[in-house]
Amino acid sequence: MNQQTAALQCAYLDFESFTENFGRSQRTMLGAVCFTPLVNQSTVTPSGAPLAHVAMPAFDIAGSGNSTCEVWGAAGVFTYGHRNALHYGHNGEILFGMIQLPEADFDTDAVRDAGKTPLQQAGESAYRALFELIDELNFPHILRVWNYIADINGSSHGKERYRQFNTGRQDGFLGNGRKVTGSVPAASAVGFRAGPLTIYFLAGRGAAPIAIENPRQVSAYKYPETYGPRSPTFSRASVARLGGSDVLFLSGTASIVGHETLHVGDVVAQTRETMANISAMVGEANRVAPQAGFTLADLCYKVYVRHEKDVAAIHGELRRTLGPAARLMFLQADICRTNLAMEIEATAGHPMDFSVRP
Ligand code: 3EB
Repeated sequence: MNQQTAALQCAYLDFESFTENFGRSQRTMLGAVCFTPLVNQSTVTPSGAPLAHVAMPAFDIAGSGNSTCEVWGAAGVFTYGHRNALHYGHNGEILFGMIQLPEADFDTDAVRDAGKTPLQQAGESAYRALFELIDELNFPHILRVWNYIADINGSSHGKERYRQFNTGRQDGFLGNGRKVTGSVPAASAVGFRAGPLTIYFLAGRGAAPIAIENPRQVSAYKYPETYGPRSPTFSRASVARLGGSDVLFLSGTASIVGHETLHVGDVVAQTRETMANISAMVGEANRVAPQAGFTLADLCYKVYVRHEKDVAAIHGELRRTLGPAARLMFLQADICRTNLAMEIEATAGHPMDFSVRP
């Protein structure tokens, strides 16, 4: 990431390379997220760039250790700051933001009296903060959001935690006068063991991204109520025009057809179905942005795997489909439905420095 010439770029680095490259005070990135079993509370780098630590270990396939840092960069001069807990970096064109909210901060009488749970309120507050920041700094278009939720499959206060999050997130959108169907941001929502609700995002100032749905799946914002009283607010993918290139952000994608989970208990079949979904969305992306010509081989894949024992089989299936040059990164995570063993998100259309190579 030495050459900051692209409108947006990403790198995956092991923890040591990250510290070596970014442990100094130069302003060389938009922001970063370290997936690591190491406990670390810092929210900025020495230069002031936003930095989130997520207690989600990487699977050590390449011998690169179990910490991986995702670094977002761009051309230009960076401005860093924070608005309460929301830390951001931007270059006037694109903004990276990150907020971490401990649920304990919302375990109050006021939250209880409002009939809300702490996680629900944390979600609502995080999205309100996000919208207030992008309104204030004038980055109106959310390109992509990542949501990391502790114990996502568990229940607290008598409610499934992913459902609590969905209610809070939707209220955050509605509270800012935003739509909760149609053109909503691409996103992922996955779980880790314990830690603050962690949300990071990219937002732009230029043209609005194009939201993409998957013809093989019911839109998540139209999921039937059996999946929860409030639908998840995300689109299946987005294509953003950034500095003359089309950038594709694929949301977390799993073995879901229609709205139902397929291949329960068969992780290789889940991987195949997930790739069929990704392939369909790449087709849709090329339909709305024909000049982009995205291919499965162009994508950089971030693979969330529930059980370590499944990593080799998933890796094998992806290598079989995508070839040995595939850019794959594996994280240990809980998927939002207990019957899903894996989920994949991906990006394309921007430079990617994949130092972590399985
Ligand atoms: C799914 O398709 C699987 O709640 O933001 C994928 C991507 C999933 C994003 C979210 C959830 C989310 O429903 C789960």
